[in-house]
Amino acid sequence: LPEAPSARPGPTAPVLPPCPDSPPGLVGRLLIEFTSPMPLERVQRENPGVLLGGRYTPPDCTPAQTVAVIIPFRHREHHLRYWLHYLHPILRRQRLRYGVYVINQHGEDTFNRAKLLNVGFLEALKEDAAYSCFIFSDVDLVPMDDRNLYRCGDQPRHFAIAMDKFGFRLPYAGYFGGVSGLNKSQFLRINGFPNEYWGWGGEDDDIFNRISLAGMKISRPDIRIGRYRMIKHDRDKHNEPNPQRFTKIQNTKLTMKRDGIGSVRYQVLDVSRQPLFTNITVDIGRPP
Ligand code: UDH
Repeated sequence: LPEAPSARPGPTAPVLPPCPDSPPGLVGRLLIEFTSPMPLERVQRENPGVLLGGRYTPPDCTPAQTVAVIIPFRHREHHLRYWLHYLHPILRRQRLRYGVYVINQHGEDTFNRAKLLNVGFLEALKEDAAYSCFIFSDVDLVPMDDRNLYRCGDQPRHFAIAMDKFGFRLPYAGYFGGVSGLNKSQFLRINGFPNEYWGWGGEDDDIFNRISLAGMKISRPDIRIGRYRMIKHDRDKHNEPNPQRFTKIQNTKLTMKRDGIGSVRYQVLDVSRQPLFTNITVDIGRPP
């Protein structure tokens, strides 16, 4: 009888060495600009190694983590093209195994960034149970240095610490906005993110509170490496500053137990695997 196919790697499936801690092909400081138009076809041409749905695995080594990059989204196609153009090559050079998930809020009710990020966590895991690290990135933020490694560590990570719009400094010590990363157990330990911040502001401070209350500390890159360019834009419609945010962030200790990944309710309307990302359109409801 012919030998049954086995899971053992044979000559056709070489065992790749673990990916190095410091990827060798990084270039350091990058020139980032948002002036020339960026057609998706061009970005696709530049990234032939990226598979349908925005998945990538290094050809020459085995990464320790599988990273889901989650982007909260509505009506920012123009920003997304720049993000894909800059980030795919960076993430490849960083030797990450990753997938890109755009969580697109359906309809025109008030935007809810943190709830979309919760949806991203759950939906990415449905796509691939191997995801172990979750990086949450605004669509308009591009790192200026590829040594800012998009992976998770033993504490929650804040990546976007020196944005151009804040004069390349942390705006305040407890700032956790823009781009952040938690592994699965860190995320579950804080009951995920709050679902009840509708409109702009406060949700990132609530997440910071959750992390502190859970006894964890934020890890950050060197200030010279954590630099970011933000694509300039006007305030979006239906994402007005939330006047309740100041009182809400006083109550994280009480609210985090009942409001989070354990209580998130939504309806997925569409999942579509695009060449450079997976788009998940979701109905997350509206503020009470
Ligand atoms: N987002 C969308 N669509 C929206 C609102 C927000 O995709 O309609 C996402 C997007 O990923 C964005 C993130 O949510 O990067 C954060 O929202 P934001 O960019 O509005 O927040 P930020 O603090 O800007 O970056 C605030 C408005 C600045 C107005 C400045 C006018 N000069």
